Parts: sequence; structure tokens; C-alpha cells
Amino acid sequence: MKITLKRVAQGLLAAALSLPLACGAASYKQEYRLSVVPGPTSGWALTADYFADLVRQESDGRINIKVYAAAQLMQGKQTSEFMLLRNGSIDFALASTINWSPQIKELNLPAMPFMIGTQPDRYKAMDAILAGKSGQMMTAAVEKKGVKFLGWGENGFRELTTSKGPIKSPADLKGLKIRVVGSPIFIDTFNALGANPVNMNWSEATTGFQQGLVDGQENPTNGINIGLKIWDYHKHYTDWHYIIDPLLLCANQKVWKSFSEEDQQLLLKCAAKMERYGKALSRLGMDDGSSLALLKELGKAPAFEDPYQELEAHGVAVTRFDAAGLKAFYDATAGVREKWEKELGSELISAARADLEGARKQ
Ligand code: X2X
Repeated sequence: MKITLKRVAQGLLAAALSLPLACGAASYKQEYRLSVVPGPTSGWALTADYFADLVRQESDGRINIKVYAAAQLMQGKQTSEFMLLRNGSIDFALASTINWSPQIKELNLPAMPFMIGTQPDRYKAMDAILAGKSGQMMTAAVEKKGVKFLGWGENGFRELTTSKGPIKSPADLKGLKIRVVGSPIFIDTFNALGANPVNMNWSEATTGFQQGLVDGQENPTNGINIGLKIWDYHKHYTDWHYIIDPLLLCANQKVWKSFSEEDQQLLLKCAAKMERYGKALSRLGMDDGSSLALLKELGKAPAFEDPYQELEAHGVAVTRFDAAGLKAFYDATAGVREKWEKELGSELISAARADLEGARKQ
């Protein structure tokens, strides 16, 4: 065969063009670090494990994500997570809107007190926001700050637990020290309710409960409180659904761009499956039964099916409310909603109202 110079040049060019692809696959990291703030028994960490396992399976081990629970990657300082993901110290995060809200104001929307939880179907209301214009505005704000959004998960509606109680109205909260995340809307809300909010990282919170530094805290039932065995510290449970804590699965922008297009699709597909699983863990025993059915279908039957029975079996007294029962809490926090509506801006608030109205009509 006659080898011309032109052929040699074409061959070299083809080899050079194929190089980035080969390098691309070879340059995947041996391990991607996925950050989670609470401990390994939380629904949140289980959701992250589910995603990491799925990705490993679907990619035949090419993409190896390891979950680092208990805020290990940020020395416990949960509100610094977003900055660490953005600057590449963390590759992926399954993160609470609460922990990123100091940097991204739109993420305060689900923390507007008694806004979503007082809707006729609170889970439908959450889903309508996430799927609607207000959800898109939240994820657009996250991406604008420089990370890639892959999908939603759910920590859950946050319920109050206290060592003193029962808490049936704001008057019962008067002067109680309540541990909260260091995000301003929480300080505003608990001040408005007459409590004494204490800003504490989750990494220090259980020691704080043990030592009685605070009288209470607020976290989701399935996602955190049961896994933590909250009954070891608090025997009063105020089931008020005052706010919800959705979770954002995001990747560092450079890391995201380093994946081939097929692998980006694979990651998005796994994120969509994670969303169904994560919501089922969060909503188990508090919905129409579909969460339990899904968990069984996935071969992930839970250790308990009724979270209220689980709490009561451990000596926790649960105070539950009808809409009228929540009115005093709702009224006491009117000023907080007013202030934060201004902070969030009329466009986001109108979009959220329209999304909630859509859910009520469904
Ligand atoms: O700190 C909390 O309360 C927790 C674990 O729920 C969050 O990270 C928002």
C-alpha cells in the first residue's frame, strides 16, 4: 500500500481528534465526593447512597461516587457547603435549601412559615412548587451562582420536638431555647413565636440536646427525628408541618463538564429515580400509601410503616392539629412572611402562589 504524506497527516489528525475522548474517560476521578450534612442513618444519607449505588451500577463502575455524611467535608459548618461545592472542594452535594439559603436568597421560599404545610394537600403543594415556575426560579438561581442542578430530593416537613411541653400554641413556646440552623429566616420565625432561637450547627446539636443547652429543635420525622432516636432527648412532638426542606442534588460545574454527554444523561436519569425514592422515604406513613407501595416495589421495605406509632411506642407525646389549631401560629408569623416576601421579590412570590393555586385545583 502506498502511504502518501497526506495519508499520514490524516492519520495523525484522526488520532489527535480521538485523544480527548480517550483522555476524557481516563480522566474521570477514581472517587467523587458527595456531601451530606446529617449522619448516615438519616433518610437524606440513605437517598444519597441510593443515588451513588445506582450511578455505579448503571455506569458499570466508571463513575464511583462516595457519600460523606455528617458534614465531614466542611468540618461541620453546614452553611459553607455551597461555597465548597462551587470551588471544587466537593464534587456533588445532596443539600438542603436551608443550608444554601444564606448564599441564594430564593431558597428561603420553602422556609416561609406555614405557607406550604397549611395547603389542603401539603405534598401536592410541594410537588407543584418544584415542578412549577417558582421551582424553576429556585434552580435557575442556584445554577446562576455556578453549580449544576441535577434533581430534587426531600428531607421533609419540619416538626418541633421539645423536652418541655406540650406545645399547642405560641404561648407554650415562650422563652424556650430552640436550636435552629444559622439562617436568618429561622431566627425571625422563632422570635416571632416568642421562643429563644439558638443558632447551632447540626454537628453539635445532639451534644446540645444531651446537655440540655437547648429545650428543643425542629427537623423532619422520617428524615431525621426517628433515625436520630429523638426520644432519647425530647418527649414532646409538635406535628405542625411549619416548613418543608427539599433537597437539591447538584454537581460542581467543572466536574459536570468533565463527563461525556452520555454520562451526563445517565446521571440525570439516576437523579430522577433518586427523587422518587427520597420523597417516598420522607413521606412514608404520611401520604395516601403510595410511598410505602413504592418502597416495597423497590425492595426497600422500611423498618416501620407508621411513624406516629413508632414515636408513640418510644414514649413520645405527639400533638397534632387541624387547620383551626394552627391559626395562632399562622397569625403570629404574619410579619415574618411579610418581611420575607419583600426579600424574595414579588416575581417569585407570585409564581409560588400560582403554583399553589394550581395544586389546589388538581
Ligand atoms: O441542621 C439541620 O437541622 C438539618 C440536618 O436538617 C439541615 O442540615 C438543614
